[in-house]
Amino acid sequence: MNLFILTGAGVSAESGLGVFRGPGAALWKRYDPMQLATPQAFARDPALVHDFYNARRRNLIGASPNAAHVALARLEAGLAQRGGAVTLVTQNIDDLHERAGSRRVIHMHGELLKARCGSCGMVVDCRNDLAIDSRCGCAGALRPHVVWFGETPLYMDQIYAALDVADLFVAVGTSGAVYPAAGFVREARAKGLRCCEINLEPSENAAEFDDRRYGPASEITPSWVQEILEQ
Ligand code: BJW
Ligand code: ZN
Repeated sequence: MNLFILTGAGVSAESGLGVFRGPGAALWKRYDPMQLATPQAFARDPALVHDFYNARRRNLIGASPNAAHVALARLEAGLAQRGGAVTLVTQNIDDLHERAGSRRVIHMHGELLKARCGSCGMVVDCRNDLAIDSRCGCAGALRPHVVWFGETPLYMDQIYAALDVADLFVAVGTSGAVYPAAGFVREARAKGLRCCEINLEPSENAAEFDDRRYGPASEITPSWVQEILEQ
């Protein structure tokens, strides 16, 4: 079985990382993520955008994976033993899937623990705060290695290739509000895949899913994984 998993902020919510929409979205009291996650905001006020990502990076370094991340890693290992495969596409910029043991993770919206040079495009590891005078070797300014609104998500060819060979699509903890990720379920359905949604509440495209399971990801995901591994 080839499984395509799409995760969003809800899978990391119980690890103490904020969500953008839905219950718990007020976590970033000092910031409005929807106003800051744009290249225009970074051009206008880079120090404010750096503050936002610096706070999130510090929070991430102190956070741990929860039972949902662990279950998805267990699923990858379990399916591999049976000759199957999991492609885990995450919209999240945290590294909690990797820390839980997932090996094939595609970060379509970038990674918080990396920085990118605005001039030469080089990507470097980044565990410390960035500031407006943080520079690359080429003297270009460093920015968070994340995908903002209006920018092209990463690894799209790989993602569509994985959708082409998938047998089952599951979305965990995503509101279905941000494209192109929100459109993957429709493409999966068009290919005849069975689609499952795990979320705290129905997402914006809940009607596209055949199987819908609502509640905290840390509770629903492990029991769903158990079912898949028993099939
Ligand atoms: C729980 C839970 C628990 C809580 N257990 N669940 C009109 C129509 C269509 C598209 C557009 C349009 N106008 C503009 C666009 C394009 C735009 C877009 O989609 N805008 C929308 C607002 C309409 N998209 C883009 O610009 C993208 N680029 C693009 O389209 O380029 C063109 C292109 C396409 C295809 C190929 C090539 C080129 C780029 C989007 C970049 C998004 N960036 C951000 C910031 C990243 C950095 C950062 O983290 O700061 O990505 S925005 C933000 O939203 C972040 C997230 O990854 C993304 C999605 O959010 P997610 O993960 O779904 O989280 P939430 O918070 O929305 O939902 C959490 C869910 O969990 C909720 O439902 C809760 O209920 C639930 N939950 N606790 C289970 N314990
Ligand atoms: Zn550079």
